[in-house]
Parts: sequence; structure tokens; C-alpha cells
Amino acid sequence: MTDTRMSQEHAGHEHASAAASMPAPATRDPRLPRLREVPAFLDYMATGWGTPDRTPPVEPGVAAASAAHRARLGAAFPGRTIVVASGSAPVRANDTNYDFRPDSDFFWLSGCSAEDAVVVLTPAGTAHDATVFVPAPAYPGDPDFFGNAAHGELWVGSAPDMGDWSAALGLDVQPIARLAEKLRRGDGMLVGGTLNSGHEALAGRHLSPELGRVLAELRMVKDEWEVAELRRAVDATIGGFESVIREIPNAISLGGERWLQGTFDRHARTFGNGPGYSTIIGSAEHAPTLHWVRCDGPVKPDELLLLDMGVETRAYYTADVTRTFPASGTFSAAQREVHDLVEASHRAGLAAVRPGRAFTDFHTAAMEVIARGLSDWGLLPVSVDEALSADGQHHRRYLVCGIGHHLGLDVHDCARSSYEAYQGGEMQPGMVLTVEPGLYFHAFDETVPPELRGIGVRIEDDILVTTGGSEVLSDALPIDAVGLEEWMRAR
Ligand SMILES: [Mn+2]
Repeated sequence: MTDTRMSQEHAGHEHASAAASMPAPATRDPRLPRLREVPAFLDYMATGWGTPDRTPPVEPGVAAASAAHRARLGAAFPGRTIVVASGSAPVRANDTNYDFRPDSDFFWLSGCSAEDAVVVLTPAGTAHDATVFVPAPAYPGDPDFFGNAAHGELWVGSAPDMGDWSAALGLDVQPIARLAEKLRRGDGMLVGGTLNSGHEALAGRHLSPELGRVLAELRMVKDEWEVAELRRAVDATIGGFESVIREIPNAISLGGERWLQGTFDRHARTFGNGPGYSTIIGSAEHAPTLHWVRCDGPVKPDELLLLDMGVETRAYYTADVTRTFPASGTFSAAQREVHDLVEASHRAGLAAVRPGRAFTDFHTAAMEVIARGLSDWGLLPVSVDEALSADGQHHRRYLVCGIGHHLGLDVHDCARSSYEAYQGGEMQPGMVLTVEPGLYFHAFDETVPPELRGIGVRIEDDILVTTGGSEVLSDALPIDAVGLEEWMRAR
């Protein structure tokens, strides 16, 4: 990582007094020069540069898909100006940031991956015109070219100009400096996205909860291009499962859970944009911990290995798939028994994913199987009916999480929808969701017989609701114990 201070010209003061006491050539100032203030350097840096390839990173099909998304949003707010911001990279410390990822609503509407950008939909007749505002890049002749770590082309790499973005996105693209002018008559405008960029034109503006809700609800039904992206995400994720399985011997002998986490994350970064959420690798007693992202334990050869992983594509759609493998390649009797029950629950859940069914139907179907199985094992202190009633829920001790959610640009997609449109809604063709029942017997849970303590199993698939039923996008991975053992052996 290169220190940006050298470009900000603060270095060197601490040496000034020591240097002053020593004889120095008359022409040398002991302080490091401020490059921006050296006329000869400015002149020299302004010329002699060719033009690098400045094609913006825009995936095929994005322009048409985002145009259709804008039309759907515009139809929901006729006559209203809509402003959605991309946000900026969170600060890590001082002048270093975490990786930037555009706000999902901004990307859904614009197809643009630029930081500190804004898309504006302006009423025009019965529809809306759209303009994307992006920070101007700094090219040769501008001191920021070499002196600005955020926008200088020597710092960030080839930087598309307005015309490059416009051609790739099929949109009007303007420098962000013109945003204020565009919004001058923006009374009653709806503001969305991520507002951390400090653009003056958006100062004092507040996010519209109504806009956030409508965007989430519009994003629930995926178009063909989005479904294709999700297929790509799932396929790349299954490749990641293969990479991870092959590394189990190294994880056991060398690196533990983090070796596998790193293996998947490298795969995701190589074949997509990166992991769509923090990769969960839980060996042995870590498997029951729902979000075990610490991953600082060993991989124990005779224990289960829970892998919850998703590749996010370069168009930011993510998969979310979980399988639980025996690290040794063979389930023990107790591990197998738990896995079989979760599998039965999962199959019941999958069967309930159909258009026209209530969104909660798969949850109800899967939970009933879990409660009956736990009761058969003598693990419920009450009857199955009592446990399943709204006043009981004892079976949820071993499964406190939700067991499915919408999936798309965000792993927990469409979360700002109304209750009526999400949990209270019906499944429709084009929706993509996860079904993910599990059983989580913590090592310190004294209600569980010793042979089950420390066993955690989750099976999670990504499912497209179709007009005739559903399609499991992640069905290249088996869901039964024998199938998983065979799948491991074949890797
Ligand atoms: Mn999930």
C-alpha cells in the first residue's frame, strides 16, 4: 500500500532543523518538494502520455436490464424526481479504505459501478429521463493526475471519462459537479441509495423509506438477465465448493478453517467480484454457530465441516449455498442421523416452493419435519403440536434462524420490503430464494445427548420460482448424505 501523504506534500518537516545545521548545496531545499508547486515538474507531467484503454467495467446486458429497471421504478413514481447514490468505500483508517462496492439499488438502476456516483431520474412526459453523475477522472495536465489518490489515473488505473461511461451504459453521463444544477428544482424529490459521499448537492437530504421499500419490492421479481447472473453466481460457487473440498487435506494438516475460507475467497475473487458475504467455514463444534466467520479453528478430520459460501458475480449478484460434509469423507452414525433429518426437512421445504403459495409455506413445511424428528428423538419437552403452536416453538432451540430469504444483488435481498410483500406475500415466477433448514446442537447445550453435542448441519439451496413450479439452481450439489460422500470422492 502506497502512502498518499507523499502526494499531499507533508513529508520532510521533521528533518528540516537537522538538515539546516549541515552544509548543503545551495540549490537543494532539505524538505521534500510539493510536486504540485514545481512548475518544471507540472510541465513535464502534462505531456508525453498516450491514452490507455478506458473501457469501463460494464458486464454484457447490464445497459438493457437497468433501462428496464428504471422504467419500472419510474412507473411507480410518475412525475417525481428520483435520486439514488452509489456511496463510497468505508474508511479503514486514515487514507486507507475497505473495498468499494456500489449500492445495490444504484447498480440495479444504472448498471454503473462508479464510486461517489448518483443516478437521477427526471420526469419527462409520462416517463423519466435518466442521467448518471460520476466524479471527473484526473488526466495529464491536471495536477490531480499524479496527486489525487481517489481520482488520479496514476493512482487508480485507467479511468473512464463521461463518454466512455455513456457509451457502455447507454445513458447520459455527466460530471458530478453538475449535479447541483440538475437538482435545483428538486422539491419533493425522492432520495435513495447510500448517502455517504458528501456531495454538496445532496447535503441535508434524507433517504426516503418509501423509495427504499418500493425498490426492494420491485427487485423481488428477477428478469431474465438477472436470473442468468444468478445462475452464473451459483455455478461459480459450486466450482468454489470443489476447490474447498480438494483443500481439506491441507486444511487438516496446515491451515485449519481459514485455509478453506481463503481458498473459497480466492476462487470467488478470481471467478466473480468476490464472496457475496463473509464465508462461513465451521468445523466440528463451530458448525452449529450460525455465522462462524471467525474461522480461527482447526479442521478436525472426524468431524463435520459446514460450508456456507457464495460467489458474487462482477455484476454483483450473489449465490448463497450451504452443504455440510464429513471432513473424513464418511458420515458417522450420529452425524448421518442428523443430516438425514435436515435432508427430509429440506425436501419438504423445496416441495412447497411454487407460484401462488404463501412465502411462509416452505418455512412451515420444513419446520414441521424438524419438530417431528426432534420429538421422535425425545428432544422436545412438549408434544409436536404444542411445539409447533405459536405459544411453543421449543424445536426452535436447535434452529433459531430463519430458513429462507430472497436472493439477488444482496444475499438477504429485498429486506426493506413491506411485511405484506415479503413474509406475508405469495411466491411469484421470477423470484429467487433460498431454502436452508438446519439443526444446530451446540457443544454446551445440556439438553442434547452427548453424542449429538457439537453437531451442526445446514442444507441450503438457491431456488428460482417458475411458472410451473420451481428450479433448484444449485442442484449440481447433492443434498443427501450418500450423494455428498460420493461427490467428495469424485473431487
Ligand atoms: Mn442464506
